[in-house]
Amino acid sequence: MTPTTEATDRIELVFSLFDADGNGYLELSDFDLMSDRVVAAVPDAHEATADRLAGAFRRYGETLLNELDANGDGRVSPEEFTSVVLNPQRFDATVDEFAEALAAMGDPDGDGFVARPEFVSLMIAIGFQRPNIETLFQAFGPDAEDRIRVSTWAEGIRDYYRPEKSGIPGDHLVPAETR
Ligand SMILES: [Ca+2]
Ligand SMILES: [Ca+2]
Repeated sequence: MTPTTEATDRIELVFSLFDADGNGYLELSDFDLMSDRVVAAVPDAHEATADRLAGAFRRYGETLLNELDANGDGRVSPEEFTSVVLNPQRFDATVDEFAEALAAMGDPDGDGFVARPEFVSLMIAIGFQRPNIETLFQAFGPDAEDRIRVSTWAEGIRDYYRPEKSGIPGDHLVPAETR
């Protein structure tokens, strides 16, 4: 399957963010760095929730390395990463776990909703830009109390990686100048 232009843009963006130390490759240490940053963004989160997210980040990194490090040098290059969209089902379980763990971080009181401030803090910690984050939050259709459902966010994260998708809320995260 040929991924949509939007999917390719989304994947390029996520590579640049996951490369937390900015050396041009994804390594396990990048996922630890980002995990620490994201956990620190929500100081009110329960320890178990934070531990779950840290674990999800690490497994995500391990899965990407196992599946994508074609030349076996222990890191994923941008070229190796592009094949992430060729067989997205290989990553479904890891992405699901990551999505649920991240969304749970945004819901410290466990009522099933994520309020805008937590959403923005987490997404800034991941590295997205604030205007794009605000637009995404609007696209998720916040309720009268300016909250979105945890399940809506988790679904949005899964969609983000789908090669056939375009015109989805996650497309708002890609800065306009790269489109
Ligand atoms: Ca790196
Ligand atoms: Ca490699």
